[in-house]
Amino acid sequence: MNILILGGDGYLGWPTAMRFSQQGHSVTVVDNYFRRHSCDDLDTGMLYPVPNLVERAKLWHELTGLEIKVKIGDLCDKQVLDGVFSEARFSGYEWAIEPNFSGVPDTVVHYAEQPSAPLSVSNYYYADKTLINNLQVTNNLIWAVKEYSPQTHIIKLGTMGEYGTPNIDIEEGWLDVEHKGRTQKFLYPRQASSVYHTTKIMDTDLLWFAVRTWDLKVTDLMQGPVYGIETEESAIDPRLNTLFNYDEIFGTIVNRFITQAVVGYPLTVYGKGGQTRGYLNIKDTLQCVEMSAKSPAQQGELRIFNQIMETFSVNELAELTQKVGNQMGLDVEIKPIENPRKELEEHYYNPTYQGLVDIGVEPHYLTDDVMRSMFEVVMKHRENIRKDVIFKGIKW
Ligand code: USQ
Repeated sequence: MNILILGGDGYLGWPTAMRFSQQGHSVTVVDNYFRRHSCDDLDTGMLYPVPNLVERAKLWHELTGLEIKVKIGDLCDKQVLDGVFSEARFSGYEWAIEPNFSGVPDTVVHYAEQPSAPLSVSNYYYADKTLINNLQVTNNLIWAVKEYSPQTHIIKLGTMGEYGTPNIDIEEGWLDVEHKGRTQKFLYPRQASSVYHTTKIMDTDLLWFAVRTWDLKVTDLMQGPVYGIETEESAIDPRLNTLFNYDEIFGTIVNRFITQAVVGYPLTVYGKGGQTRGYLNIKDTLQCVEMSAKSPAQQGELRIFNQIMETFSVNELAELTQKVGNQMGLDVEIKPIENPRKELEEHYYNPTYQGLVDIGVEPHYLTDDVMRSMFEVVMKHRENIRKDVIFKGIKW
């Protein structure tokens, strides 16, 4: 397959690129380094330095003989996508560093979004940036696929946060509604709790419109918070490891708790800690995307999967981190702090997540061993961890 990955430099994008390349697919990645530049601008710190995308692709080629084609460009500029789809040459575009791209993509994996909920509510500038970036890239993608290649399968990363925490069971994307004796299937009601999560709802609405109107084929993966560092491909050489944030803006909870435990920073449980979410290992993100690409949605179908493997409350994650950390000789303290977020701290949570297993995904669970192996990697980089970026208190 020809696979195009938008946002190929990010936490999930780069490991996804290596996975498809390792399996013999032709892979092109596009990125504008938004995440890296934001980490610099916001002084968030990273667990270890990561080579840039061009250097990573070069390293990948040296180590495996395989090629990942790189284009550096801002996908808010429609011409960047047009260039990839139409093979047009735009002289003067610095991103056109790979002249041999051939063929429209069979699958586009869309990760090219501002992914941080705290950042999206931190101030007007980032709220606006999140809205414009996320919606514009999705709109550009829809139009590029419609104009150049309507048979291309779009795999869009959604988020479980689109559903919020309703007091009823969460279905996989759709809900049959009976009203005054008639029935209709609708998108499951969504009620997000950040500007970022709201853009994901809007993405879904745009794609659903495009599916109904132009028969595009789309898979929407409603992903929970991801944890983990290593994947099968990064085991080839640690320089291939994905970027790892542990700060309040870009770090997700499990990665943060392990890092906090390693440097003796009390685990930052927000509020009562009863907030429950669905979680998954980064290895399973790769499996889910891979299986979705192998069994695509049909033309004119918006297929939605809940991409989580198990659920935990914040307190359960803190206790697990403390238990494993203490077994490894650390002295892990848990310290609930006032919740900077506007969210329910005690609630019902019962999502369905069977669809991806049905198409062949074999879940990895957050066992003590999995957590221990994450601790080992983080401990190797202990000297890089900055306590001052762990909690700055971005309020909703
Ligand atoms: N939390 C704490 N302490 C912390 C960090 C987080 O108690 O130090 C709590 C939060 O309040 C929240 C839960 O842990 O209740 C998850 O927070 P998170 O920061 O790990 O995840 P979130 O902000 O929801 O966003 C992340 C990714 C986002 C993805 C989303 C999936 O950044 O890109 O879409 O997970 S979901 O949460 O299912 O919407």
